[in-house]
Amino acid sequence: MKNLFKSIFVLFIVSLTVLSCSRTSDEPVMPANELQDLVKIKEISNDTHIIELYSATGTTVLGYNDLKMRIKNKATNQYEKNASVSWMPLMHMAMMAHAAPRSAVTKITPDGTLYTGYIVFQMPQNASEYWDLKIDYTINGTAYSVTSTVDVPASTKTKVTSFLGTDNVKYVMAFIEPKTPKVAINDLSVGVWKMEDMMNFSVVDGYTVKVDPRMTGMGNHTSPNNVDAKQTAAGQFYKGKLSLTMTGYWKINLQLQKPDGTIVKGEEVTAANPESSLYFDFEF
Ligand SMILES: [Cu+2]
Repeated sequence: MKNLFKSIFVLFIVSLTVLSCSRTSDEPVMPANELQDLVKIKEISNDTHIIELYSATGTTVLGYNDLKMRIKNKATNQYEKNASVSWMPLMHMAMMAHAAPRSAVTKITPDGTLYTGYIVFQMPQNASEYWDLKIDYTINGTAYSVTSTVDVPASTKTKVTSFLGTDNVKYVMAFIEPKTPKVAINDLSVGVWKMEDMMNFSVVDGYTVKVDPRMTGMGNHTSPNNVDAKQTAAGQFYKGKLSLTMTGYWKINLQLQKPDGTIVKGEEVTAANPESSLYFDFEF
């Protein structure tokens, strides 16, 4: 009996030791599940790699797209963790081609396999005009590239707008958050870019996005406690508060204001003027 207890005790100690030694401190800590909440949009192949493109919905949309990707080596079946990645979205139109506002592509975690960035498709495709995405990447000094078409269907709601400001600057504005609006005071996030030329867009810094949400189907009533969107740091999105008091169709009337107070686009909503020429809209 004493021996049995002794054996159990020894087993207990051994198992503790095995458990505590199963992870050494210099072992990479893998993210629990990198692909949680992501759906694959498509796979894009070249001779050496398969690029897996992901988003939260498994689609690309007109407007702001938060995209993720990983790069699978066809020879080893392993995901490349040390690639330098850049991308170029290009819309092929009848008379010309142009790009879109986009971020750099960065690694989410050093030991993980996912790369991330955003692209703002500011125009929908049609029967003869389409978007493609060129992804260039370098691994250990060798350059690779893939290109694939991306689907950007038209939308009945306005989540992105491009316009010429009164200052003669071409702007693109995109609605980023709330992704799922609620009857609440929602966190509002809006992106504002300046079109430098057909291929280059830069984040506009230091402006104010004035917001006035209205229910056009209910006497154009507004809501209390909205907060105009501003940046907390240069290069960032504009953050404010969007108060939605009921479900239904909302038009978010906007005015884009320069640091000196000049409104470059949009009008105040008044009894005589029910809507701004600058707006986003959605129904929830
Ligand atoms: Cu276009």
